[in-house]
Amino acid sequence: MTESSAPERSLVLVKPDGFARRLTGEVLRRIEAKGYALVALRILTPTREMLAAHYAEHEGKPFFEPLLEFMSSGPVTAVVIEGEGGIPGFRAMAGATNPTDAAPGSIRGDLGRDWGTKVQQNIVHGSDSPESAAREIAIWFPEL
Ligand code: D4T
Repeated sequence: MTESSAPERSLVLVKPDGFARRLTGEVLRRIEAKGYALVALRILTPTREMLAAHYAEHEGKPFFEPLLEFMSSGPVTAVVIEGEGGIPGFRAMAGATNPTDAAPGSIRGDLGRDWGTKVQQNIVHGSDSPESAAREIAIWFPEL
């Protein structure tokens, strides 16, 4: 299979809850089964500085501090995926932000739930636009 135009890249994170629950492999399996390519992958515990940059749009919101605390609480798997339509495609695979609302069949719908925490622990992140993807990939993979 060859792709004609420049393939779209998205930044996917398996968040600390997904990593701790040993769901990294399941998320990667779904990405590959869908047909997207894995371009880069690393496991790291993100710094607050990385997370403040990543979530800059949410600064000042009530869930910002709990979000940074949660996201820096343990290892995450950061992945760059590639393929035509990969940005909206992975967002559809992830499902709604709130796992209670996420449709069955989606990652959050099948594997997530509300744990009563201050911030939603929803297993994965996926870039929401080409601009966000470029910005986020530079944070998590400065070498790319
Ligand atoms: P991310 O960015 O982590 O992929 O999630 P979404 O794209 O689905 O959602 P988001 O950026 O709006 O939110 C970032 C992060 O904050 C949590 N959150 C969000 C929360 O706990 N309460 C809220 O009201 C919102 C909007 C969940 C994801």
